[in-house]
Amino acid sequence: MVSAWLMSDIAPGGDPRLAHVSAPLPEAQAFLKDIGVLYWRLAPIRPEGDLSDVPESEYLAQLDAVASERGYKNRDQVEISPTKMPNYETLCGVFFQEHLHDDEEIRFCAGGSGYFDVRDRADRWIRIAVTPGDLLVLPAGIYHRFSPDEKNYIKAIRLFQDAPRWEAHARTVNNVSSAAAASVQPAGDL
Ligand code: KMT
Ligand code: NI
Repeated sequence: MVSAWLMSDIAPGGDPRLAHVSAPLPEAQAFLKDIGVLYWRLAPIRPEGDLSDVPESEYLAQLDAVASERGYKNRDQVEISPTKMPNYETLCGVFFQEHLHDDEEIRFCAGGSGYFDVRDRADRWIRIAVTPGDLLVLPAGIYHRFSPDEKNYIKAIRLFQDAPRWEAHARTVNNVSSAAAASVQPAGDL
């Protein structure tokens, strides 16, 4: 079951890696579907919630099936952590800037954990916690942001309908999106 909640405001200088729970979101998956956010749980659910021992092969076939059904032809993998990325803090700042894309944002959590925040119809932040086995599709045009959680580690497979495009339209104060404000490409060359 997807884990999502209504966020409380983050005070200036506050830490986005904390949960910031304002209220639970009943019927989270249906709520998310209504705003165009799709969620699949691919890996077997273990009672302990620890999927670190689940072999990749156990979920890769399922990932391939969803990818082929929805026409996701390309993918890459990224590990986001202070040890893997010298510019980790800067990158986290970029990921956490509110933005949207012209394409879907499709992410599979293959290890670790993190938070995807999306705006609902009332412009509130909904926080979605992902753990290994979670496949999340954010629709084109939805304002969102990403933050690691307190564990500071996520391994994500990023899927794309076509060639990867990294254009992000940042949200401005008057709610008008501006072009290509931030590049969000934590690829291997970083
Ligand atoms: C993005 O576009 O914000 C990201 O790819 C975040 C990292 S994927 C866990
Ligand atoms: Ni994005």
